[in-house]
Amino acid sequence: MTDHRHSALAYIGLGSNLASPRDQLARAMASLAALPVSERVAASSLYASAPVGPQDQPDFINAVVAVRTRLSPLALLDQLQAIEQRHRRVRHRHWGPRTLDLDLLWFAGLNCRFPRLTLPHPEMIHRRFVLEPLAEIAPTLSLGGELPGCLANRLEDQPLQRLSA
Ligand code: ROI
Repeated sequence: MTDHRHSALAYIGLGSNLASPRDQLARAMASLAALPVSERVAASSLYASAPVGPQDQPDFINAVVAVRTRLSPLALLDQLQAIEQRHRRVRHRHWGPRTLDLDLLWFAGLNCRFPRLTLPHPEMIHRRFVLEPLAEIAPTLSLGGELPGCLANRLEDQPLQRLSA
């Protein structure tokens, strides 16, 4: 896609802690690069993170991807959910382990609330596993007037390790 008119920048969070998480993220990265009328413009490193929420589950692998898209927010959400389904996402319980989680974090700076989607993602500013990878690819992004790196620094109690590529 080379026509950038009416396109929007969006950030997507990736997470997995089941069924070879690194492979899940590698496949998801490829799927995100192939989204219709979209272009993947950046991908963070992979990060290993201790589970936020219930602790009795494996550690997660997390990353963040930036895409430039001509899809609407809800059309992009549909695409993300289709990719999750293709990874045979199993959700055993709320906040439990999952094969692949794709969260639409931020879309063109919009603040909006649809029945299926709240933007920006309401939990992202509390999650180091989102903020650190986001700071890597979008260090100047304003989240309510704050930088992802500054928000991340306040969450040092959430163990996170950047993995070499
Ligand atoms: N914890 C970490 N570290 N990474 C995740 O992607 C993640 N996703 C979730 C919950 C269960 C809240 N915890 C997580 O959905």
